[in-house]
Amino acid sequence: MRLDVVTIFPEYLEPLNVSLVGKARARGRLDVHVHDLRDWTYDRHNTVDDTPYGGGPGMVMKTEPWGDALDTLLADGYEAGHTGPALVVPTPSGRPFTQELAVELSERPWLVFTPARYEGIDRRVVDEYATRMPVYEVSIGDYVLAGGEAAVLVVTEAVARLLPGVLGNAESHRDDSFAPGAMANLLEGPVYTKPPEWRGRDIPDVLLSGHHGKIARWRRDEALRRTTANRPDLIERCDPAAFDKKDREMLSILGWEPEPDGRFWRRVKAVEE
Ligand code: JCZ
Repeated sequence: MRLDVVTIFPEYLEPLNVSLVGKARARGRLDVHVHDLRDWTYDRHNTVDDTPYGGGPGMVMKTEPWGDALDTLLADGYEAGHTGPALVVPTPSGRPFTQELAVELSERPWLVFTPARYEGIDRRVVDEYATRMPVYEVSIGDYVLAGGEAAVLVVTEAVARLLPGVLGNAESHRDDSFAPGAMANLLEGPVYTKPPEWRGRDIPDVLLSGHHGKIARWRRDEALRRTTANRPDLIERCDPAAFDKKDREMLSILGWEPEPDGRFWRRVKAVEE
């Protein structure tokens, strides 16, 4: 997969040299090109922003540097034999970035990221490139960053680990919590390793029992416990067929009960005096 990133802070993308993404690059699975947007400015101050039409606070990134940068890197990529680019634009008003979208992006041969600063990029840039390639405007969560670079790192890491030959067998992602095919998208429960006792804290006995059936059930119960506590929305949107009899028992213990349609809704907690 080829990745291009255009930014006014190329050094912000240094983490792409490290760890999993760095290894994917070293192994030739990822071909990453980071570009400085200011290379496509031609005035003394390397201006990339201007005041917004219609007034209001902040500045807007100008069309011309983005257009020239994208035209250049697209021409270079095609010249090098790449095809099928898609534009990925981080923005808090984008489509939520999920594991499902990570899988979709991992199946594309070429991603071009345009992390903005200020109040974002003049809309005509996205409109222009949307006539030439798929455009994904993505939000990595409901909070406001100062710019899109951190979102590029997030999306890149989620995508890179899905590429063939990037993850080893030991860290295979077939049972990821949010894998689209998963029966129920439950959060993972707690994990433990040696030593068996640490500061007076020991390991749940069942994990030392060697009883694989009981261990699987315990893990499932802990996953249900965590998911109801931290992500009740995941339980509510679950296909009821994803819950077996033991799941229903556990959900009941956790204070959940089925609606007539089979979907789970949290039991109303008694109001305390
Ligand atoms: C440019 N501020 C680009 C994306 N999910 C999310 N939160 N915040 C962003 C984001 C913020 C930005 C820019 C200026 C993306």
